[in-house]
Amino acid sequence: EKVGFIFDLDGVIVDTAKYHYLAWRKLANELGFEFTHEQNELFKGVSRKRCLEILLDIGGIEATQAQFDTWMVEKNVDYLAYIEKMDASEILPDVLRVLEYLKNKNVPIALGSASKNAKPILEKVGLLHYFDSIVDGNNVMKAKPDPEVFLIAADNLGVGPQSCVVFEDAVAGIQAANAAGMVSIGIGDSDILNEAKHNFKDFTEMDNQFLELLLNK
Ligand code: B16
Ligand code: MG
Repeated sequence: EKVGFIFDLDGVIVDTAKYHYLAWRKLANELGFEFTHEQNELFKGVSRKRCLEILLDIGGIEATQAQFDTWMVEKNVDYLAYIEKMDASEILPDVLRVLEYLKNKNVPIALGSASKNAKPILEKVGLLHYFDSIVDGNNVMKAKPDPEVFLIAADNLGVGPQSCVVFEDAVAGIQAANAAGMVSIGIGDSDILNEAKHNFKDFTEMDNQFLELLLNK
């Protein structure tokens, strides 16, 4: 059967986590508390709304609905200012080689991200044309570790879930891929992503021979 590939965005294709961090830290500082890099780890793969809930928990802050909505918008405006300056130099190492390899083999490719800003980011770094389908925070009701995002992506590609390969950098993302019955590939720390079927530190460690094996699985 035909094989489909699904990429997470933040932490797999680009490192936007650093911009999310700066925008959340600015808000935290305005509200009078610190927000550390370690705490930012909890935000990876998590929806914007859930991130703000966690942030306010960290700061011990009770918000009205109106304040909550204002802060959601404020964080995103700051985040968008960082994205505005992104270009192809921010594509993570060997992502282009992998996308090119798959494209040349006519493999269907999808994005499966929690971000509502996925499309503008792919556009900014010049990768939009590689993707046959983009499923992001605008299309999904249930956040990772729920498999919804990847199941919609598989459906859009016309590929059965068992024939999909998912690249993910977040624990919740690996769990979502596993729950969808897909082949999960952890990109990052293998101790943290130990539920993944395969692990790689980054794409430079994944050769074309391995991709070929996945295509013929
Ligand atoms: P936005 P991914 C996720 O992207 C990020 O990892 C997470 O930190 C962020 O809160 C989430 O997108 C929502 O992003 O505020 O742009 O809608 O890793 O699922 O590609
Ligand atoms: Mg991610």
